[in-house]
Amino acid sequence: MNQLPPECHSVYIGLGGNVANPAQTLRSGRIALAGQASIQEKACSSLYRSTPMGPADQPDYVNAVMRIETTLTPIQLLDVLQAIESSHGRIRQGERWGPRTLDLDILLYDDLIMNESRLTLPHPGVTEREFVLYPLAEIAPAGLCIPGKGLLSDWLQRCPRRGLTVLPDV
Ligand code: A4P
Ligand code: MG
Repeated sequence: MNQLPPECHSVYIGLGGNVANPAQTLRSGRIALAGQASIQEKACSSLYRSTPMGPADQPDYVNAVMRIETTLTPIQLLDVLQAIESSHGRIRQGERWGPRTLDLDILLYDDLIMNESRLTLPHPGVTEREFVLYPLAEIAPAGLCIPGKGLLSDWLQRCPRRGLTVLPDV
């Protein structure tokens, strides 16, 4: 009997960082992610400069959102993202929302809703954060629904930009 091809999942990944040269680090993180055998990059937003959420005495962030297709399960994907974070000098110091070289969050994984100790889907911050909603809307299809939360366009409409700007391409 023929084997079915492995199932592919559509996933949105949030990228963020605010230490050293975050734009360069995000580009490198994107390349590392797209270079995985089990991951195919489908789209990437512009890079955005954003005001820090959380402690104010830290540099501005650079943020972006990628859409990938992958055969990995959510937890396998989280392991890959955390390995890439570590290889980009990410050290978890325990301070909530503190500075970081590279943060890779799973924003949406198909229509999955889950709440387990290591993984919450959709990411709990998706609907409130301008640095997620605007780049996500740049690459998402019209009418994208955030599982359990409603239309992306409705959340976007209610979310001020709070100084969010698109960085020029280099
Ligand atoms: N985890 C649970 N769900 C997920 C998910 N959907 N994706 C767990 C990724 N990880 C998920 O994350 C802590 C744990 O969350 C992980 O071990 C994983 O099992 P972390 O990356 O180690 O720590 P963190 O990122 O500091 O924690 P947290 O609370 O998730 O922070 P956020 O929400 O990532 O926010 N300001 C601007 N302008 N831009 C930013 O990107 N980012 C943060 C961090 C703060 N302020 C910011 C930004
Ligand atoms: Mg994170």
